[in-house]
Amino acid sequence: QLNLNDIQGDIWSKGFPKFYETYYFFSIEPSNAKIFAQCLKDLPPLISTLKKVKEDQDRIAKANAEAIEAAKIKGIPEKDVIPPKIPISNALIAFTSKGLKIIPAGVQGDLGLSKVRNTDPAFSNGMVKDKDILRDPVSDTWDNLFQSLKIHGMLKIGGNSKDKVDDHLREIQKTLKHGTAIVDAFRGSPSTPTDSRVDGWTRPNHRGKEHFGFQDCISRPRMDGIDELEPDPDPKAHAVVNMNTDPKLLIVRKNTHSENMTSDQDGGRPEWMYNGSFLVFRKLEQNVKAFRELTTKEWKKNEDLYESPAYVAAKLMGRWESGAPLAMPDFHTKDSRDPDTAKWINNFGYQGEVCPVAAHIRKTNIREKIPPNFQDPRAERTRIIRNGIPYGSDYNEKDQTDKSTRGLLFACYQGNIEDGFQNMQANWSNSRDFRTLDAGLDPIIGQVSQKTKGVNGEVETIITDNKNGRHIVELPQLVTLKGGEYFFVPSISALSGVLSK
Ligand code: N7H
Repeated sequence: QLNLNDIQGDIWSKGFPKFYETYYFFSIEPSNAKIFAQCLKDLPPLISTLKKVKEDQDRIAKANAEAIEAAKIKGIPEKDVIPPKIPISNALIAFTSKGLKIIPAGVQGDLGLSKVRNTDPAFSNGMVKDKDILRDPVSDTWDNLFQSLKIHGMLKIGGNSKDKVDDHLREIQKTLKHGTAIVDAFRGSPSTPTDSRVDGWTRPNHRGKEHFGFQDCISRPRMDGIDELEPDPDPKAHAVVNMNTDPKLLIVRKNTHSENMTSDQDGGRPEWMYNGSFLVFRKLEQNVKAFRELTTKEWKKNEDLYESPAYVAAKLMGRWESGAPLAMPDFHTKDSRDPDTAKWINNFGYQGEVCPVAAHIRKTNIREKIPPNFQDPRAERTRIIRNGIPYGSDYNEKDQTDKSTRGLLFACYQGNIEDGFQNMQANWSNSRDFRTLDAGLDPIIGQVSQKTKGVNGEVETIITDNKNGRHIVELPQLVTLKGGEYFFVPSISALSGVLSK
């Protein structure tokens, strides 16, 4: 049974309700680490539990349903109803392994960090040290904040407006004695005081859609005890992966798996980590112009095969912009951009290559029987909950002088980084030979080694068609990593207990 009062509230399929979100990165002043630990005792009322966030989500769903009902009476169609903005904000706190080492409980050994070093090497080393495994271009493209190696903790605050989020952040900063116990993790020059803060917001005129234009946040693992569970996979839909997921894969529990399990049965992790989760943050810049040019170019090359640039885009993603899965027979060929009902379909699997093996969603979730030649002992455990948000203004095709940037603040939770994000990014998305030889890179997030970049055949993906075979697509840089970090999100009881000792 999930303890909804002890788990932080963003760690489930719906997460924080939000139009606006900030990620604030801080350092703990080593000389004031004791003061910081004492401040943590007063923090829980400002941090949201799963119970509180679920109540907020339920309240919003009820208000939305009422607004739709009222509109119906006036003859206003559902799609024109503006969701009511209820003044809500929620906060989460997370620590890097560096941060945990500085606080008294870490220094005194109460956190058992030497054990954690064995069970969770990626978290213990930090994301920069994972650059060879992930093929991350750290020094070339990363923002100074993430290269600075000064991040000890992060606050993730989501709400219905920027004002509400700002107020909540100020209140937490006051409680954590900003300026004394914590300071901004990175400060460039005095003229850029927000270097330690990264903000995102839902696109005002395209709510729910990320910058390439796709409906996002459809497919998410559901947990018993908080989520409405999905029906069993439909055998006709060839789905073998059930999206109802054992919470142990997402939240650290007694038997959460760790590859480096020590003698005890509980994955070797110290007990204070139970009800916590590992959070991976990545700031991913999206080149919308390059994406549009690529889909148009490929469509022009094969106009007889691909009916529109939108169809090429669907081949790269595995879903149409509307969210309709390309793999489902109803959506194979006709442009399924807008059918309302298509959006939330998740009970499907893959057969053949109508949806290319390299498509982003097929690379990141194997929904079919794993072929015998594809050996991956982690495959069944590679599950994450994604709760990110877009950042930046919309791309404006008409303004060629505009130098502004945009992308996704990617955040995901899992019970083990090696099984979750790391396996997905390093061994699935980055691999040319994923599942079948020469399947090609994941066109959205696949990364090549800096050494082989530009060498023929490296930066390619393959789009396929059951009738007409394989087409090689040379990929421009569609997504650029601007930085990121690994965090641990402790339980509420750990915050006011061992961490504040
Ligand atoms: Fe991806 N996108 O918005 O275009 N992703 N993603 N992702 N992603 C998904 O099913 C996108 C990234 C996963 O169960 C959809 O919710 C973009 C990383 C997983 O079928 C869309 C970026 C990782 C799924 C996008 C990005 C993942 C998924 C379809 C970067 C992990 C569910 C909507 C800029 C390493 C797969 C949906 C399933 C779906 C987009 C990043 C993982 C539209 C633009 C870094 C597990």
